[in-house]
Amino acid sequence: MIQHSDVLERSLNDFAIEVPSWGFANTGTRFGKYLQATAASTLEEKFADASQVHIFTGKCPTLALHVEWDVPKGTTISSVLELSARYGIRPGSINPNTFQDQSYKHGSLCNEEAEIRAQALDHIFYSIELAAGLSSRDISLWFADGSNYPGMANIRKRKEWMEEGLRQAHDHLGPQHRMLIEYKPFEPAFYHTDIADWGMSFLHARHAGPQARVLVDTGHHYISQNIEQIVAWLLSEDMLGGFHFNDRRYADDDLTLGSIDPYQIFRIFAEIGHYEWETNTKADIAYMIDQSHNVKNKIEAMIQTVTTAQELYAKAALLDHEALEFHRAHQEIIDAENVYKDAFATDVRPLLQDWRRAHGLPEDPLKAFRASGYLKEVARQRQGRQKESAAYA
Ligand code: PSV
Ligand code: MN
Repeated sequence: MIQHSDVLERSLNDFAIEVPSWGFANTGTRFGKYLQATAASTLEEKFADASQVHIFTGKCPTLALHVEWDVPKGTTISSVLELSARYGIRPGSINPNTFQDQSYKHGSLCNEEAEIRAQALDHIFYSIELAAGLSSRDISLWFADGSNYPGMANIRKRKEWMEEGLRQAHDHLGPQHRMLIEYKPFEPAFYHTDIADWGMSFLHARHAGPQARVLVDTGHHYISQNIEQIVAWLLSEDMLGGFHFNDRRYADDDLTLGSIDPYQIFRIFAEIGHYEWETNTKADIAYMIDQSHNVKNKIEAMIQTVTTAQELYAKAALLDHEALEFHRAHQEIIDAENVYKDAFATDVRPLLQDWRRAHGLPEDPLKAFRASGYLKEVARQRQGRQKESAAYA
């Protein structure tokens, strides 16, 4: 009989999670920001904080960078690589920013004005070159493009502009790169968003070229949408590129993964696990966190997120796939459902502690981080020089 610990050893070893640079900076809501004395202001501080998450969880070796916030034009590649080497964290996905500049008020790649579309494309080209210099694989695209009132936009034309821009961006990729296309139904646009759902991302990715995939941000769906079905379809089409992890209660709330609906995340992992079991392949998926915490300490929240993701991933790894297929084939509905429920109900925390111990990691990463005194030290160092960093998240 296969031991739970063997299953977890195999699955958790392969489960790396990327943390976002913007998750360590002071970010806020539309109504204000609550500044934290320990928040990171510089790229160095973001690398330093990310390295803490990696040190205590062992599984977060990369940091997602947002170009305008972290590596605007003029930043030297060598300075970023130097920080990366100093803190033992590699640059992860590169996120172009085509929403912050005033010129993007009416969109970027979908803007009516060809000049602004060209400006946005140029920024994406720069981001791709940055990714090449930093040995990052993924260029992760999210567009705030959309409109606020009926009648104000030619939706069809904008779709074609986006298609054209993405195709040109894809032509710029190196063979080592992937282009991930994220969707979001609303915010900041409240009437229509140019890439509003997974189907739109999917079509754009298909048109853009073979290195484009869809990025699923778990917070970017309408309430009650079946996200695992989207995941299953994308897996079936070989178009699932990655995730932005977070949880939500109402909209894109940036709550901690699994804080509201852990079963949803489990079902997503179950879909991926079943695909991997059936095809005997490892799905090529980038697992990334996209959360900016206002009221929780940012590093602690990141550690909490990683351990929660590991717990839910581990539960899904315990699924009895043979039994599931057997019950499905015999229309044994309750038994099939119970395969899910049994795995979900398993307390994997002791197994995770064993796994951590075996890998020289602290059994309780949050407790160990708290005991390290890092927050106290950076609060002292960073006191009084808090800058507003990422303006929007
Ligand atoms: C937009 O809401 C988003 O999910 C995109 O991934 C951005 O890159 C990120 O949040 C930070 O604003
Ligand atoms: Mn996102």
